Amino acid sequence: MRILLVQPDYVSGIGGFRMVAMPEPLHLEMLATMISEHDIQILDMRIDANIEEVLNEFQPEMVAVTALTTEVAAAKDILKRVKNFSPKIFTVIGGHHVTLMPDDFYIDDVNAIAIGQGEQMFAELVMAVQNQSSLADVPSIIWQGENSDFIHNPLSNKKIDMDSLALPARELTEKYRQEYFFLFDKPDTSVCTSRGCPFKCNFCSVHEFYGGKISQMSAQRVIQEILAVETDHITFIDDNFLMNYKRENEIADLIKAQGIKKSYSMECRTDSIVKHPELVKKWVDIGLYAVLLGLEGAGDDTLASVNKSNSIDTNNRAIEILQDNGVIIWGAFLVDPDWAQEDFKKLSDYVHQKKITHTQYTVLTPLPGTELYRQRHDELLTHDYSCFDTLHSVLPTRLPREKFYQLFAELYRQSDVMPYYDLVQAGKMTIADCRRGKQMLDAMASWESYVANDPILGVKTLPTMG
Ligand code: B12
Ligand code: SF4
Repeated sequence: MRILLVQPDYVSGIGGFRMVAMPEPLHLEMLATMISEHDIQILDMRIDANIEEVLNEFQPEMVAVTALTTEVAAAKDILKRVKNFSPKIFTVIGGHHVTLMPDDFYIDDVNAIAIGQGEQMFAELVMAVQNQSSLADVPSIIWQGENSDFIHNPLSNKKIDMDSLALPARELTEKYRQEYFFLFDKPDTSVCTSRGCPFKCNFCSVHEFYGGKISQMSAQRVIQEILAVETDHITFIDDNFLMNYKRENEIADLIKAQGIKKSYSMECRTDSIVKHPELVKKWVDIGLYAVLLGLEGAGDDTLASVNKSNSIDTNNRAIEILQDNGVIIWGAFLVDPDWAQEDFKKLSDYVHQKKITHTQYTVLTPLPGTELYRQRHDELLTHDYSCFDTLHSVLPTRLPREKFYQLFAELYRQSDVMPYYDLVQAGKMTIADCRRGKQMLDAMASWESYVANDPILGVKTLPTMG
């Protein structure tokens, strides 16, 4: 069967996240491995928007689309265009958003909604569609019956053994590879060695999606993943890469023993770093150069308010450990719509005091399916998902909204670019990277662009992305 897998474009008025990262659609590369006996193409619409041309040339019998919350409108548009092209094409939507909010896709253009990890249902669904057999036996889907009603099948309880997964089908995105990047790493390859997180931060949907369960690849299997990567740089997109000391210690030993020469960035919690500073040093020796830290705030009150189960002392210690080892910190901070002016100042002072060179400020957003969403649902100002990009406030702000965005943008404006030049001296960044970094900061520091898509103030004439 001919099957087209589609990555939607981001729908956001602000170039922000698109400027910061555009990684490969690893989820689609993984789906492709589950049905490798079929004729499969991946269309990345962030790079190639002309789906009609692909539909015409490839003539798929099935189209599978993925969507995060911010991509819902784009995904619906894709499904409509597919059905306009040919109502006979079987359409399925899956991914993070639909798993948590399936009702949003009870629409004519959808034949089936996939709930959860693709390994739990995708191969069975493709087989049923190919054999034109009933969908009633396919686990973890909601499908449109003859009367246009959506029928819920039982959820799969299949446990995913990550060591048994095939390597991502990266050959299907080869034509886009030079475009994929994470911050200053271009070209870049994403590697995912674990799924899920044991913590329960109230703004995060990871533990909701995985039902609090965690699965991890063994160290040996991670080495296979790394060896299959062609780019010099790898971004580990695990939510907390240094979660299991024994495993990550072994991975580092194996990388060293096998003489693998690459550079790495990763995301991890500060408490994992503080528990094993020696592991950071070991990873730096084999190529770790940047870490995304969910620091979230400047005080214990902020961490407690989002149920981070962590402390500012631990954050401070982790910052020291990383800085002592020369690791670039990409510090992610939440900005609460409930903040007064002094809260912005407190955060800005903290960032400067701690000399955090790469910062990511996002507005605390009740993403659908999270605890925060359940708590604050009645206060939401909009259900337009394009505003849930964490660069807008979908909740009322304590300050007047224009003032809130001015102060939010100011956090980016105050970012000090001088440390970039130090990083150039140290050979960790190029001059071109610095220029791009400055462009990113300028875009994020323009408060008018936040207003353009604001649920209350917005004029909905979105500026084009840079
Ligand atoms: C890498 C990453 C990014 C990348 C790009 C991700 C992308 N898909 O475009 C970057 C850095 C750009 C990014 C940006 C953002 N991200 Co992000 N990101 C992640 C991260 C860490 C890993 C995602 C990943 O690739 N996992 C590995 C793959 C293999 O797993 P998967 O995507 O879940 O796919 C599996 C299933 O979902 C399913 N599946 C997926 N699609 C389909 C389709 C079909 C048809 C089927 C059958 C199955 C299926 O099968 C796959 C294999 O099992 C996740 C956290 C997480 N653990 O999921 C957050 C996460 C996805 N991001 C999130 C958010 C909020 C954002 C941002 C809004 C901003 C922000 N503050 O981070 C922006 C929005 C970008 C946008 N596209 O609009 C939220 C999404 C919540 C939601 N409801 O949408 C997550 C879950 C983090 C969180 N804390 O809650 N992100
Ligand atoms: S924010 Fe990070 S630590 Fe908190 S639940 Fe999500 S993935 Fe886990």
